[in-house]
Amino acid sequence: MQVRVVMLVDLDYFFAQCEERRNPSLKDKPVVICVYSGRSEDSGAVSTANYIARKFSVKSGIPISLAKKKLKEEDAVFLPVDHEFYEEISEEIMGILSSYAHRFELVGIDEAYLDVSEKVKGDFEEAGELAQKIKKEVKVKQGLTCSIGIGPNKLVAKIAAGIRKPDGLTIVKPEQVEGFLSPLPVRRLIGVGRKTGKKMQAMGIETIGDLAKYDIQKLIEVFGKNLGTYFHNASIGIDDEPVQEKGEVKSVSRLSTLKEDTRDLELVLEKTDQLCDEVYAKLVELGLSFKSVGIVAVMTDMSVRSRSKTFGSPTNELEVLKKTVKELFERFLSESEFQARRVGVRVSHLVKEQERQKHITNFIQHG
Ligand code: TTP
Ligand code: MG
Repeated sequence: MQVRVVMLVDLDYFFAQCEERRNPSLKDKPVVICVYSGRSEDSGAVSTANYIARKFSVKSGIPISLAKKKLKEEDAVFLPVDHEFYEEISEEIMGILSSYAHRFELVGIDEAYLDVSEKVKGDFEEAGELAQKIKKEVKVKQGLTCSIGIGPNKLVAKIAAGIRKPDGLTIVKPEQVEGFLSPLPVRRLIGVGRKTGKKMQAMGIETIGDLAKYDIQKLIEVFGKNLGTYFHNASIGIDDEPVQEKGEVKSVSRLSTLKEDTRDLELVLEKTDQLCDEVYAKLVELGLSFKSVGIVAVMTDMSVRSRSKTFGSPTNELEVLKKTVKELFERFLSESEFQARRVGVRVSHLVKEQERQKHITNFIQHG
């Protein structure tokens, strides 16, 4: 069997980096993204923070009030989460990443596994070059940095990605797995949380290497058969989980900055026609038709607005896409008084082309 080459790509300080992208003046300040609970002005938790804020030990999960205390002396910026905006950027980037992988698995909004075994023919050096290319494309096209881990399976790739951050690249070849894992604390393994970590510590297990040396029967006695066996295998870097698609593509979208801030329909359409062409090309590539068309506008005050329309049955026509986008923007601009800075086009409720054909055939037969 050919060796597998698996990558884990994780975007750096994702929500905060998205905010830095739309407002570059934030880049040299501590930036804290907050989930406000609404109960009182500062109640809620930190979603994430940029690396400057992290130097002051501000991180995901701590109370906003505590983050404010830690950054009291600094010119820090606290922003509420804008999920829709991050989703859009995520979708664009995942589109780039998936084009490099033979198999692609989305893990979260800012994280994905890529199986590139076939693309690099099992060669880890080549995988490293591919990773550099991916990092560059994400940076040039979307302005964001990411960290990549490469290993012979998902477990090693995931741990490798977390070793050097931000903007890191860590390659662990099959023969390096043991040496790579053994000095790391057991907490690095998925499934070893605080409680399990404490339990292991009491058993004299601090590092992954300690765990690897521990008698597997004893692990099974303490943690049960499944977990005990998993911990043993994980400690020596064994993981057969395949990289696999979870769910299907739910939408295709493209977003782009206008030449100038505007609320002029012609100028907007000049850009969105181009975006429609790109969205359409992607749909053709994926063999998908769409039932819904949406538009997105990022206004000069950085607010994000969207509108959409859903048809009775799916279509795959570029003209329908362009016409709907035009109608939606016409109505949207007449209702809003702001200027648009960025505009986007999105299609969703996607249907496989064969399904659409079946739908039409049924319609003709029964109609
Ligand atoms: P992560 O990838 O865990 O963190 P990150 O991208 O902010 O930072 P890193 O450079 O270490 O990868 O999570 C991705 C996003 O998920 C993060 O930007 C915000 C969100 N998130 C939360 O809202 N709450 C949390 O507790 C965590 C861990 C993440
Ligand atoms: Mg991340």
